Amino acid sequence: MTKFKFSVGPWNVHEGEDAFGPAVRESISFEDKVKKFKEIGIDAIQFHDDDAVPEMNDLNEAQIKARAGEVKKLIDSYGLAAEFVAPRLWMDPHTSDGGFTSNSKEDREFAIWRAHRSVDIAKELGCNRIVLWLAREGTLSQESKDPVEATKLLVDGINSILKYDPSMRVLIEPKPNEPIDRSFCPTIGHVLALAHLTSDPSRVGGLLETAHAVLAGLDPAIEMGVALAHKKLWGVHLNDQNSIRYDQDKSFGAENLRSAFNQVMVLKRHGYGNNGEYIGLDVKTMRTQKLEVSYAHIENSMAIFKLLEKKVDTFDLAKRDEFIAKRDYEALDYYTLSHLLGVK
Ligand code: GLO
Ligand code: MG
Repeated sequence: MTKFKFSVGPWNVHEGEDAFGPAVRESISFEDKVKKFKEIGIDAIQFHDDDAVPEMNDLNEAQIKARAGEVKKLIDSYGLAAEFVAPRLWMDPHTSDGGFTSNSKEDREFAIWRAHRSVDIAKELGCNRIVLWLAREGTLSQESKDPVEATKLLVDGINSILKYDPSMRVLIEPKPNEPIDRSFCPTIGHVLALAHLTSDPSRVGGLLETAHAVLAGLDPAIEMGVALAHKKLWGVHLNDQNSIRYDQDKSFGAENLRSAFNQVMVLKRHGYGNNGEYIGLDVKTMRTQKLEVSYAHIENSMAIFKLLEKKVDTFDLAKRDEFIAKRDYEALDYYTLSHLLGVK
């Protein structure tokens, strides 16, 4: 049985600023975060390109690789791996209208430049996964972009990564909205379809985030299952989300324990992790947390995941099958809930 490996991004421990208020905690250095991640049992770090190489726009390609090489030494010294690199195509003024689908040619070229630099950084860090969270690839004003043209531009962007390095795989992380209003790649179904338009579908897959599925009004475990059936679930961002609101990135299981149970069940039952996939977390420190407890959400998410693994292992399949045979799904619902509540 696979022992799951966990990963987390440095942005998951942050200063607490939101759209309506400033930072409320001191900054923690990258190295201190890495040290703490190791202490709490994390196996790998998720990177944005500029988490690894800050101010990378001001550096040339050789300098970027050299900086990434230093980061590799640092994570090696703590016994941590790099899971993926994601070009941050939403913070820079060049990406205010999106990256690959921006209406400005110069800005589209910038997005490709960052994507290629992400590949360079990934190679230095010893990983072969590029994650594309297509943050601004959509519209605020719907008439501003044509969805057919935009889809072609996304394919061109992905193809340019595939061509730039034949060893890289691209993991698209779908999200239906925020920061844009309407996304061109909102769900795992769109990811699977997009993959088939690219020059090498075998190297394009998905990363499913719990909260993003909920924001799309979909069930995270089913989204995962569909990607697993296509052998294209190459990453997950476990967290939780209270219905269709702003993106919350709550601790795993904090809102919907039954949904969390079903996510763990589908991952465990269908060999997720057997090819080196990580249980990635994308959970954010609550704004109200004090600095000294700003990692609790990560520790709690891992603990809940492991507790739910036990619930999956002890879920009585014979009982389930008996209820299915009788088509008594009320009984199955009750059994599942009482199992989660620990009723014997
Ligand atoms: C935001 C996304 C974001 C990505 C990260 C990696 O909604 O979940 O956190 O996962 O930038 O690409
Ligand atoms: Mg995410």
